[in-house]
Amino acid sequence: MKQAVLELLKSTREYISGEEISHRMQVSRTAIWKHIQGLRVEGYEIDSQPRLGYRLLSTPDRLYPAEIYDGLATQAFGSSIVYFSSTGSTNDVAKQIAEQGAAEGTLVVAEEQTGGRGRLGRKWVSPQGTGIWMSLILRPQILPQDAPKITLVAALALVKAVRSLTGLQVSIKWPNDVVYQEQKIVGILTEMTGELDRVKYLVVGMGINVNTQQEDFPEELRPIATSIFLQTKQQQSRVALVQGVLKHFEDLYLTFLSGDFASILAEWKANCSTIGKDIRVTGLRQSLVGKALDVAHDGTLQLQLSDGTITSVVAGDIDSKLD
Ligand code: BT5
Repeated sequence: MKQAVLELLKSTREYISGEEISHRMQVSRTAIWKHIQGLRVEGYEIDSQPRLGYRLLSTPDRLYPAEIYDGLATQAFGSSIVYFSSTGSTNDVAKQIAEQGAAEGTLVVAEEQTGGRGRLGRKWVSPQGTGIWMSLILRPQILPQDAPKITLVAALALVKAVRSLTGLQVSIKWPNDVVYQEQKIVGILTEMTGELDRVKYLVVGMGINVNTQQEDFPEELRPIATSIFLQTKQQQSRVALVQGVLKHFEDLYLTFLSGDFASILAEWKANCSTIGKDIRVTGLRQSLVGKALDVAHDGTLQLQLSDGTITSVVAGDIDSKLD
């Protein structure tokens, strides 16, 4: 009912009397007043004038599901949204609800994470109200070995959404970062649950530094992390970015499911700033130095070592500022 009142206020943007709202909703004016109060507590600015009624003045900078649904152009991605003002990790929540049967496209989003995670148990800094910390549940019928391709699909979707909505020319740093001039703006953490021959579900966690200020980052991250705000000098609509990412991601995901990974990989490579660079790749077991030649159809990085041999790297961290 509160959502219906909000939709009505949004649809007119003019004053609308309590009497008219209560007539349209078939509830008492006292009930309407309570919903208006509830919306105000959520941060909606609603003016009320004795004879005119109520008028919506502004919507809060929050990732409320109602705001994300409003104008979302996807079929399944984001059709169900679970929202938290604060939670440990949206990936953990997504895994829990996926276990309970949450549908493909279900999104978990939070204003803040107190236990945001990166790969290999690393920490992901997720301060309140500054960025987008969200996890999407996918149930593709693919083999587990093809699951890493979904991270590539997500990275491309994120680059396309950030570029088209903010104009910032971000690029992909193999395998899972979106960067602006080597500084990290987006991190992706894809987690899989399945059996040897079957993916049960994937959780694609995406962290985007949107309106993050320098002081929101801990000191040690400042040289390596940045935000869209810090680079564009403009506050960005986080809601519009969530909608854009979901739309680009769904379009690319459908292309992927149709069997056309080749076109995605080609576009991914065109947006990847790692290829062609002299780099150091630090993996779990070893650290390799060489030239990044290409990314193969299975997502592995083709690295040419100093003796000319070419080796495939499955995972690792890249440093392109070699001494
Ligand atoms: C990642 O790991 O980049 C994956 C990050 C995924 C975060 C999302 S947020 C929603 C969902 N829920 C979660 O709990 N996680 C996902 P990795 O490549 O391992 O990078 C981690 C490293 O990035 C850290 O060790 C820091 O050096 C750096 N880092 C941490 N927080 C950062 C931030 N906000 N911006 C840029 N760099 C950061």
